[in-house]
Amino acid sequence: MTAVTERPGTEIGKRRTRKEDQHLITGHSTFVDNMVLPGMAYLAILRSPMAHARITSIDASPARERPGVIAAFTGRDFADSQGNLPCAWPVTPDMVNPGYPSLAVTQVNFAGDAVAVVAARTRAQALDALEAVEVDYDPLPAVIDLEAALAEGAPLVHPNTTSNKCYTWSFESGAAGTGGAITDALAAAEVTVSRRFVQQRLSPSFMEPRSTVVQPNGDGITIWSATQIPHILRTMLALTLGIPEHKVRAIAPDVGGGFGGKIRITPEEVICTLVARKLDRPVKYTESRSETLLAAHHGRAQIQDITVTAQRDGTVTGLDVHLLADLGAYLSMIGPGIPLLGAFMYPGIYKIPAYRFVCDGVFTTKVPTDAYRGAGRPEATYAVERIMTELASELGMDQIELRRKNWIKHEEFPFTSVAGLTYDTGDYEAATGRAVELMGWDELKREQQARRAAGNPVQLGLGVSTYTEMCGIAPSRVLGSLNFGSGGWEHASVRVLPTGKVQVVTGISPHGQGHETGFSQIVADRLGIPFEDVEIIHGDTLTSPKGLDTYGSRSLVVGGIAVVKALDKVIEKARRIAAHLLEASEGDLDFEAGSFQVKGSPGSSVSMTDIALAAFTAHNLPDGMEPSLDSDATFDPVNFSFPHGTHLCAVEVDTETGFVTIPKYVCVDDCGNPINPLLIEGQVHGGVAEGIGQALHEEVVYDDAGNLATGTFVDYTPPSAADLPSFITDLTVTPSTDNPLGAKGVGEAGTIGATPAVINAITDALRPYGVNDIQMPATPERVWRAVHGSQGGAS
Ligand code: MCN
Repeated sequence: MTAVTERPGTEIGKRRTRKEDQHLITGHSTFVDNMVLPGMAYLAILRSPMAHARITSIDASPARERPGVIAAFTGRDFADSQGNLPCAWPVTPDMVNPGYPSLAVTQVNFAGDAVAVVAARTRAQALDALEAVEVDYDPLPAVIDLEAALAEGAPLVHPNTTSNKCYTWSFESGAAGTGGAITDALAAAEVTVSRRFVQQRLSPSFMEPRSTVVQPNGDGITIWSATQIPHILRTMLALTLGIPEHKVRAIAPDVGGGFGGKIRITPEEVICTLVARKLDRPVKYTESRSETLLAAHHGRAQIQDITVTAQRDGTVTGLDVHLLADLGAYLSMIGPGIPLLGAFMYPGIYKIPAYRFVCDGVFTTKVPTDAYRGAGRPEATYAVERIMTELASELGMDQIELRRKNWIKHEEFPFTSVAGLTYDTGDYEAATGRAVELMGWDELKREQQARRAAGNPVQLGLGVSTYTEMCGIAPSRVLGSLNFGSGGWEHASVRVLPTGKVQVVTGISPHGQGHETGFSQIVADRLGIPFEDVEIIHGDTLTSPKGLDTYGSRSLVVGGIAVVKALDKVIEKARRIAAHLLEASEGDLDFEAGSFQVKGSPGSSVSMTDIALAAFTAHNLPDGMEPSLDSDATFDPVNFSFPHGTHLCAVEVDTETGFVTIPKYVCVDDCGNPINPLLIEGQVHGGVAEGIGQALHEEVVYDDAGNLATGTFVDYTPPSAADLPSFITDLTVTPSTDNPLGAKGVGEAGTIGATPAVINAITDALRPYGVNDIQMPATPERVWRAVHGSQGGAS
């Protein structure tokens, strides 16, 4: 571990403000909804008001008579052409996939399922005409509760299946017969703690609603979409609709956030494409916020049964996890695999000798689930960090002491966890030590004791959460072994222009992370050229044809490293040109601050700018050398990336009102070498806010009939700045040994660390009241009920 310092004279490590913000916040941005194309029709989508019903009749023709309406279609109009939305992660060979039409044809399976689409001259006309579409539904029973869905005789979500179970995926590890295997661990345990945790459904609250424009173009299309994945969208759209892939151009222009919520091909993108091609004119669809909540995919939605076994001295001997994962009504693009991304992370930062994980994926009549920031890893971290705190309580040990006893020590890396992942580096002692210091932990403990002794109605609670996570979502081979439908590599091209300015084309697709800034710093640092001389190009399959886009905190540790690899090729070629121009041997040249210099002759040098011109004019290049310094690279990592950190949270719980406030929040994250600490702080702040949102504020609620009860931001309530404290953040630096920048990902870290820290703090505050768990979000009502004994403790 080293302290964070800026490397003077270099770009990497500088707190640069974001270069993209100038464009984004001065009205020069192009979000999809800003686009207007000649002859464009506006679409509105009619959605099922019922959670589960057969469509007995449907007629869109009355809508066609409404003012401004150009056309109206139902699922039946596209029954033969719409295909099924693809599921790219068949997690088991026998996984049940009932099919996922973009427009329902015979049956609706969640409230919000699309049944008809109207195209009109204006958006208002399209919306008005929706009410004229006539639909008769024959209601079917809603399937809401996960356990009831699996019970014998439960109503089936899909008539073409025999059960609501989609798959069972399991994993077991540990040395059998040596006290390692989970059955031995359970039998031999001196202490066993079990809990059921519920990961409530969440909606990724991106700022820009999903929006799509499609322009037909002969036998192809151009699609602009508020998506995280233009490259994957192109391929998936081609596969779904049978359009030749080379005839699809996908563009993600400025995109206002995603948080995993824009990681899949959506029904709306397919509907826009179908209608645009049918009408042979451009169309646009932009959802309202209520439609986002009603129809965009949700995240989390799991029931976690977890048991930890230990010796009386606190040594953890085993971990047993059983999940019920709510997949919703259909299989979203990577929905079934989200729990698997957590499966490998339950052991967290600990040396646990025996581990079992079983997950049942379940169909319900709710919106399909898919990625939400952290995707599987926040859920795993929550369960293990909560159960560690409960174990500490059971043993009468300090929460941090128990973790210290079991975590992997910094000198033990590389370490292969019981889940089979090899963590390259880490220093949990350092991050925790720094967090404890910044928190003033011991002083707060004394304050807690004083309040308890005085019977203060506002109790203080202290929560801890330590985490590591697997991000990067590569290597490709490992993804293949898990049946993931894609590789995990990333691509970059570097173009050196005649004047020495540099354009980098990357396959990642930013939607708020500040990649143009971070990547420009990497280029400026490596080539020794001014930061301002670099441009980053992305998000259009025509101009950046190869790539796998942005999710899983992969952009820097996969996409950024592809840039480094391409830059190294540029430097290698530039060195050959420099040697030729300086009449020196390549080995005699030093490359520093953007110039090649003959060792020991400071006057004899040539700059990168001069070399760029020489490569362009090609007047005097080494024999046989191709003009141009441009280069390409594709990078497939050898390992996942394993950032880690320690989050500490202090809460004040008003035992009379149930109201929880957070007076102090400290997090110390370690993402290896920081490229830009300011960008990292932004990522951590946003992530922590979302993690606190899950702990205290947010929940998608369905009633028993499957109606969404949280259809606006009045009911679904992400925290605002006023709900949050000023976060105290810091970094420790334990460089990765798996990539040349020594960096690890950070885009999801805050979300992963925050949620258990908050709930551990609340249970810490309320332990004297006999409360040892609280269902998320810990609303004032839930907290009050827990304190007053009517609900809340673990059974
Ligand atoms: N970075 C750095 N040094 C490091 C690691 C990262 O300076 N050692 C910087 C990078 O240059 C980048 C940012 O931190 O600007 C995040 O990088 P990375 O960890 O590679 O994560 P990604 O860019 O791949 O972002 C994806 C991640 C995910 S999965 C979600 S969800 C998410 C998130 O990032 N959604 C976001 N952050 C978001 N931020 C915004 N504003 N909006 C979203 O929708």
